[in-house]
Amino acid sequence: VEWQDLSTGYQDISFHKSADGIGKITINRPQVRNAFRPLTVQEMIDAMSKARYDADIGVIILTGLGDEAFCSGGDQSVRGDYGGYKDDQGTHHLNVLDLQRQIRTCPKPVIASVAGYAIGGGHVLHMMCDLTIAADNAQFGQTGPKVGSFDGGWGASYMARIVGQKKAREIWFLCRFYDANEAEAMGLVNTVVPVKDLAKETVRWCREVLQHSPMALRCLKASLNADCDGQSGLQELAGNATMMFYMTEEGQEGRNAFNEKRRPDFQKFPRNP
Ligand code: 2NE
Repeated sequence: VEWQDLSTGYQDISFHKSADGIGKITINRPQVRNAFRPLTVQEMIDAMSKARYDADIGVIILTGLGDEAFCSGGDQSVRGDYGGYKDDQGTHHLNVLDLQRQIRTCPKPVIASVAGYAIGGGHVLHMMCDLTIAADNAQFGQTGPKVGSFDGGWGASYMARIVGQKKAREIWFLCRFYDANEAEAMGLVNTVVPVKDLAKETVRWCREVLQHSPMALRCLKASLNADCDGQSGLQELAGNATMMFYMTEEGQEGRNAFNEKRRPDFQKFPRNP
């Protein structure tokens, strides 16, 4: 793949896109197993937004630099005493929760490409992605109860939807790590590939996704989300219905009538059974 480098201005991540419509966000802190600090997350949010609004991009890869880690969660060395992770100004953040929502509601499929550790908040990030391609050296787990943290949002409830209640309680209560094959058996990952093939195989999955209808993919993602996400899930799903209604003559008749200061004529539109 020929990657165009769009990383200018970023310190903690890189952002690339391919000519055929793949966006790729890479956490670039391998010296701390790709742990995230507030700046890392801020940059990921920025790149995710760029990938969403770039009409040439149809699918987004989330990954970590190197083979040792996808992401080891929040950087414990900057965890402060006042409710979050400290930036250079001393402000405390839990901005990874914003990133989770952004991955969840991005209308384009997001694929985690995991080599090495996906731990803690890094494990939740891979779970938030629509698909996960795991290398055979991958290790998955939560450490919250060990390090004085937890993610009781999607990190708990969506995990339980994926692996079931008993396994989710085991993962959180025991804080064990699970290898790629165990993760596949639990349904936590879609496939396991040799670590040397991870990048190539991830691109292969992306290219298969790219062959399909963007509208069908975005509506399916919203539908699958809506099943778990309550009213915010319905809002996302219904937004797609509005989007498609705006594309119809019937929807446009209402707009045209208003702009032309006349009564709308909806009589010509079918009342489907
Ligand atoms: C990831 C893991 C299992 C890797 O182990 P290993 O043996 O391969 O590497 P090592 O030696 O532990 O780590 C290499 C260097 O990376 C740093 C280490 O401190 C070490 O630094 P040096 O000794 O070389 O100076 N490092 C690794 N992970 C880090 C981290 N998260 N923060 C800061 N430095 C880190 C092993 O390293 C590990 O267990 N890491 C910690 C995993 C963890 O507990 N993460 C936080 C969970 S809480 C969370 O993410 C969270 C949340 O629950 C809710 C909201 C937001 C965040």
